[in-house]
Amino acid sequence: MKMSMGRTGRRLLGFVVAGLVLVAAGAASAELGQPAPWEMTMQGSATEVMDFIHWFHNWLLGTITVITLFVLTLLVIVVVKFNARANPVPSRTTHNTLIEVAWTLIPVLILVSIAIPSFRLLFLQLDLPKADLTVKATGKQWYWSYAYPDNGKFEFDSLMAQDKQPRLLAVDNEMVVPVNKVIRVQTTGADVIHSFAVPAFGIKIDAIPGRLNETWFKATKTGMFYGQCSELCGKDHAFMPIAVRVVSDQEFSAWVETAKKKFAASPANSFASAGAAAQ
Ligand SMILES: [Cu+2]
Repeated sequence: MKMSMGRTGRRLLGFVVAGLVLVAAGAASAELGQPAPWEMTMQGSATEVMDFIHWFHNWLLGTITVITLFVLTLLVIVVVKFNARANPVPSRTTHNTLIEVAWTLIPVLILVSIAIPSFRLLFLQLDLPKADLTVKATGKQWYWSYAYPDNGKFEFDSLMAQDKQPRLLAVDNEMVVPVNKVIRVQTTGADVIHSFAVPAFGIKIDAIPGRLNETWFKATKTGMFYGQCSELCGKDHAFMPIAVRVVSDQEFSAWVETAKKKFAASPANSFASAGAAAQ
């Protein structure tokens, strides 16, 4: 019996180790800005806001782990030491000032330690710094249009590309922004409510018809960053990805020049259905 228990234990340990190795391998192969196989945590961060979200997530996870283990320990002590057999004559003690003060004060302090960073994060997200560049993202059934009012007012459509990788995330025309610049993203919906979300930037904001919402991000790394529409918006909700290419200032200026010409010839909605084009 003892032998077989040992074998089962070893097998279980083997599974756990194999799982951890797979997760570690997945995390190591994870490319910034997109999901990875066996990813356990959130996507890697490319903005100050997302750094804060990572930190806050880990802080909450640590706090809740300690609280859960503490409560579990108390429960085990009660079950083992104070059951009817082990403790047939229960104590009639009531009131203990020190413990009562402690179990009031400590939870209050825990809540304060959660509330302070929580509000700091909220203000960081919602208090828009002065923007270097504005991009307006319009959610449509089922693609995004991006307008650049600061750079010649061109607008273009961004549709999922069937033949490009990563699958379901790549698009024909990416949203392009310069690195280390505050980008103000204004969102609206042309038909129904969509939601503009890019995990690596820590942004998610509804795109509502008849209303202009705004958020911001400042990407600290260049590269491709992917997101998806995050509000159920109809049959192709899963097929209207968001692809943001973060480039250097020079590359951005060069892109603006080519984009002005390219999208003058094929402006937004030039392919779209009558319904979307009517607005
Ligand atoms: Cu949508």
